[in-house]
Amino acid sequence: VLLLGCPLAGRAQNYDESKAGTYVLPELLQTESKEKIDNAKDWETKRRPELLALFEEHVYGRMPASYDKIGFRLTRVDPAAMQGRAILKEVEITVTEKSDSVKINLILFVPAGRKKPAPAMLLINNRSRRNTLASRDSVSGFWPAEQVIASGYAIAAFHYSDAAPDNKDTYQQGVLRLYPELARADDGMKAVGAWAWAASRAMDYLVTDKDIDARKVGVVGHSRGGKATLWAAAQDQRFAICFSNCSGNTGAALSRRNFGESVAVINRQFPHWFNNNYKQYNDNEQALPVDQHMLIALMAPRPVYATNATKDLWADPTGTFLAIKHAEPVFALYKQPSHLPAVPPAPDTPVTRPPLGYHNRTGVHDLTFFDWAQFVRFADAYYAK
Ligand code: GTR
Repeated sequence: VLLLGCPLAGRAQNYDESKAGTYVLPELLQTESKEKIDNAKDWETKRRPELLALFEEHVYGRMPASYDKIGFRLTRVDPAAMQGRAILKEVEITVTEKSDSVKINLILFVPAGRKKPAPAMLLINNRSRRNTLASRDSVSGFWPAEQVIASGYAIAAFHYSDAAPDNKDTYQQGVLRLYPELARADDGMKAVGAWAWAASRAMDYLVTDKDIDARKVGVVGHSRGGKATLWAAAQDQRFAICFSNCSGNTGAALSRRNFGESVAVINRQFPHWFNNNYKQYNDNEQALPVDQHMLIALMAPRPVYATNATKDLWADPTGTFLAIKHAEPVFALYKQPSHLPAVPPAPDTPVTRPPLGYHNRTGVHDLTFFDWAQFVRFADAYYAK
């Protein structure tokens, strides 16, 4: 009891909306030198690069500037997968830097019998590898390949541990092995950066595949994977759409709200996710030069879909809605009016009209058939334009 009033004890987790606190978000449309931004060109040449650099320095870490070589090896092609409804490809992506290399295994199903290249969804798989087995032995909503294929989309995935094991002691045993300078630096990327980087390497392959319409590749991720999708798509503008499912703290939820997971809690539990600099914001979110609405705004004018689940208060559904809502001014610079309501929509009432999509699904922290069905509706609406 004595510890409760002690600042060193850190903040207790709050789930009471009336205690979410008051906060002032950093200005989206004003540069660090206090210049107001009121058009897309200034956003792109001044504020956008500045924000990318701030997220790099203070949150996700610097990324590798290049690699020496990338190779793609088709280890398997099955032209009659899913009872003839899909073409299956398994691709080994090898990235070489100096004398070392890392392998990322990509699995891809493309709808069969198409005349035109297919739009695609790429999942950063942060759950069991079973979800994305080529055999389709266990069908789950986490990667419902059959459902997505039936909707006319190709579906791809790689397992995040190929890029960085999700463990504070071994996370450097992937991509970071190739970049020892980044691995040592306080502003260098850690696991979330490595997962995002790997999504871009998967994209490097997808742009070479004639069955894929490379202008229509959306990146999908759940929770920690959803944090990585936002960072991947913010930087790599080849991703047409970003889907961030239940991504919560340092994902699509505002950090300054005192609700659910906090920066201190995430940094203590997962010291290997964000860069070392980010630790200085433990119980000190108001000192951050950014907040997560800015990460979403970095996608503009490309659309973003964020989700939550009603029983996943840890990931702050209201704070997620507010983050995408606060990104609206940048989409407005591109004449992309938002169709989000003024207040969070009721559970299971998806907003699937681009550029900003959102739903709060009834249920628990998960990625489900329902979530993917909304992603397809959102993508359909965007590509039909
Ligand atoms: C939790 C973590 C969340 C989220 C989640 C997940 O333990 O606190 O930020 O990333 O794991 O990835 O499922």
